[in-house]
Formats: sequence, structure tokens, C-alpha cells
Amino acid sequence: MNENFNVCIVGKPNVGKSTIFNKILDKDISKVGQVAGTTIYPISSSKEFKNININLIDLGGLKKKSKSYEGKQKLITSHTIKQINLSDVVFFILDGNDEITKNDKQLFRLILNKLKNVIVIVNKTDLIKENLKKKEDYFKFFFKKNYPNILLKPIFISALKNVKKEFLLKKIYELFLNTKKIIKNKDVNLALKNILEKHQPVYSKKSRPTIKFLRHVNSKPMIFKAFGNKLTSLSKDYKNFFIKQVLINLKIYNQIVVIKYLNNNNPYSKS
Ligand SMILES: Nc1nc2c(ncn2[C@@H]2O[C@H](COP(=O)(O)OP(=O)(O)OP(=O)(O)O)[C@@H](O)[C@H]2O)c(=O)[nH]1
Ligand SMILES: [Mg+2]
Repeated sequence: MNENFNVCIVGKPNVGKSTIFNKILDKDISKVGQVAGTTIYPISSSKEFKNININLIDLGGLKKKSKSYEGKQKLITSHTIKQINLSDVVFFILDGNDEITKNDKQLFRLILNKLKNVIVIVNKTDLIKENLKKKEDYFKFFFKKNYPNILLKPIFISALKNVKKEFLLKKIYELFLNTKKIIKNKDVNLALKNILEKHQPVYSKKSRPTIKFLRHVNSKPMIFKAFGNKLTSLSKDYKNFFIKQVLINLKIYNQIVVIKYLNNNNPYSKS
């Protein structure tokens, strides 16, 4: 039996979620409409890919919290939260022809708070009239700048002209594999060595925090434990630097990472 892997499609109204859903499945299952608010109830359908069963879930478009009190939005919001909880991956869809709005930011925060794997898709690139490269840089920079604990490379598509189906399925599959494996201590500690060579924690209150070991303990969600001394005095800046470097060194994309700092523990005594 193939393992199920749930992928839900989230984004504000009218960004093209249902179009993407239909194109990936090669079927016209979910209604597409020019007016925002077409999808209300979740619609799901699955597709086999390699040895997994990808269960795709199309959701209604979410509006800002302050506007979520009317009946329909309330329903969409509660379904979305439920589906995000059940998902293994969230497709977060943005409109490439628009700026990133407060609505987008709130939604994205919701996904990250639940420590979900996320793939950012910027849709409707066919509508971008001005410099496409500049617009791509705008989206890339936004995700690079604002979220220290996840590496995201937005994927630019036009659901109407080129949905990049195979590429998206491969990305989903990569995440499936990554959520199954624990990174070897050898590789993790090599990454630690590289990071410390680049930048050591700074002195604080006359003592220098030291990180001695790093260990990958869980992959869904991604959790690392850092062992060392005086780690409670690590600065926020250093932690942000450190987590980003762990992600870069170990090439962890689309997965939000948590690092737990533990004082004076020897990771090899017991687990
Ligand atoms: N030009 C262009 N239009 C698109 C693209 N993708 C979707 N659309 C159009 O955008 C409109 C909204 O598409 P939907 O797929 O219904 O969007 P949705 O996000 O599911 O909308 P809600 O269910 O209302 O939240 C439709 O008119 C689509 O034809 C695209 O890549 N390019
Ligand atoms: Mg829809």
C-alpha cells in the first residue's frame, strides 16, 4: 500500500488555487471562477507519484482576520485551519501580478506557526507586464529577509500557461523523503564546525557561550538539539545567524526548523 501524503493549497481569494489543483490532477474537479470566493468547501483528490499517494486538497481563499467574521469566511477559515493541521505540505499560493499583502503575511505566519513544510508558489506570471526578473527578485528577497528559520525558493508559474506539474510533484516527493530521514551526526557536526569557523557566539556578561555538538533529532517537524555551555546567553542575532547557517549547510529547503539549546549535556550519554 502506498503511503498517503497530504498537500493542501492555501492562499488568499482568486490567486489560482483551484486552477493549480485541477492542472496537477489533469482533471476539472474544482470550480474555477473570475470572482473571488469561488471555492468554499475543501475539495480533495489523489494522485499516485512514485511510491506515494499524493492527496491534494483545494481550499477556499482566506481573507484577513479582521474580515473573517462573515459566515462564508468563517467556514473557510475553520476548514483551512483543520486542513493545515492534517497536511504534510502546504502549497502557499501568491499572485505574481500583485504585491505581497498583509493578508498574505498573516496566512503565511499561520502555516509557519504550525511548523508545516511549505512550498511557495507565485502564480499568474503571464500577467506580469514589467520586468519579470525584478518581480522575481522582489518575492525571493521577501522570503529570504523575513523568515530566519526556513529557506524558501519561490516557484514561479502560470497555472494557465505552464503549471510545471512534474517539477511540483518532484518537490513534494523530496519533502516526503526528507521527512523520513534523520541526518547523520557526522554531517550535522561538520556543518557545526563550518558555522563556528565562520562566526563564534560573542561574549556576553563576561562569558562566551559555546556550542559543542549539534544533533538532528526529528524530521517532522525538523528539530535539532544544540549542546554546550552558557547557551542561555546566546543572543537572538546569533541564534538567527546560526539557524540560517544550519539550513544552508545542510541544504534544508521548505522545512521550518527549530533548534533547542541545551546546557552541559552530553548527547552521546543517553538519548
Ligand atoms: N492570467 C492568469 N489567470 C489565472 C491563472 N491562474 C488562474 N487564473 C484565473 O484567476 C481566476 C481565479 O482562479 P481560481 O483558480 O478560481 O482561483 P482560486 O484561488 O481558487 O479562487 P477562490 O476559490 O475564489 O479563492 C480565474 O479567472 C482563473 O482563470 C494564471 O496563471 N494566469
Ligand atoms: Mg478556488
